[in-house]
Amino acid sequence: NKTGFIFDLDGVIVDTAKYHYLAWKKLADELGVEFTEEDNERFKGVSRKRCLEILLEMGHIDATQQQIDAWLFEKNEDYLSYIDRMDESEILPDVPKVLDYLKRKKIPMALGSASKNAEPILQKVSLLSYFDTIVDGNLVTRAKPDPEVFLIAGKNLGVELENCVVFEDALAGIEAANTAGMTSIGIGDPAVLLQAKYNFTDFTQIDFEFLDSLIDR
Ligand code: B16
Ligand code: MG
Repeated sequence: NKTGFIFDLDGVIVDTAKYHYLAWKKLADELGVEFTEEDNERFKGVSRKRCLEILLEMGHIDATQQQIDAWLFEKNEDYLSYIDRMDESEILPDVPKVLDYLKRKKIPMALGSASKNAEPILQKVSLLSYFDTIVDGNLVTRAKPDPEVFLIAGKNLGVELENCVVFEDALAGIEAANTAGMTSIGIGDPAVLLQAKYNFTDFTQIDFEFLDSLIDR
């Protein structure tokens, strides 16, 4: 039975959350909304549009569609200015080790991210070629915890849903993977990712033996 691996982007492959934070913080300051790094936790894995909705709710701000579109554009332009400066040094520890190992074994791999900027980011850190399919915020209409992103990824890989393994750092992403009937692996704080089938603080904790146990089921 063929196994496929699906990787989330932000928080799993790279830490772009810090750039999202800086860009949201700048907009929040302009709007007079208090926004901390703790608030930013709620934005992880959540679509850009939904993030702005939450920010406006926090500030009790009513806005027209035109203002909303302008703020979304502004936030993204600011975010892209950080992305533009990214390189391989920003790949999270031991991610290439795992990607290389799975690639050598010819295991199908997908990216499953809420971000509309997934491709340029993967290009910046030179990891684009590892993935057989990129399923991102441009393709997906329903945000995590809806399983849509992972269902499309599994379909594109041609792998049965129960044979897909998902690496995720956000609770909504773990929920999405579980709902899709996939094996969920939490990357980050196990206390936050309680619903994951397996938990690791980062990829340095994952060895080849564990990966093999997921492949030969
Ligand atoms: P963009 P992931 C998510 O990426 C981020 O965690 C989330 O904070 C962000 O709002 C979302 O992408 C959309 O990103 O503005 O680039 O379209 O974790 O699903 O890889
Ligand atoms: Mg994430």
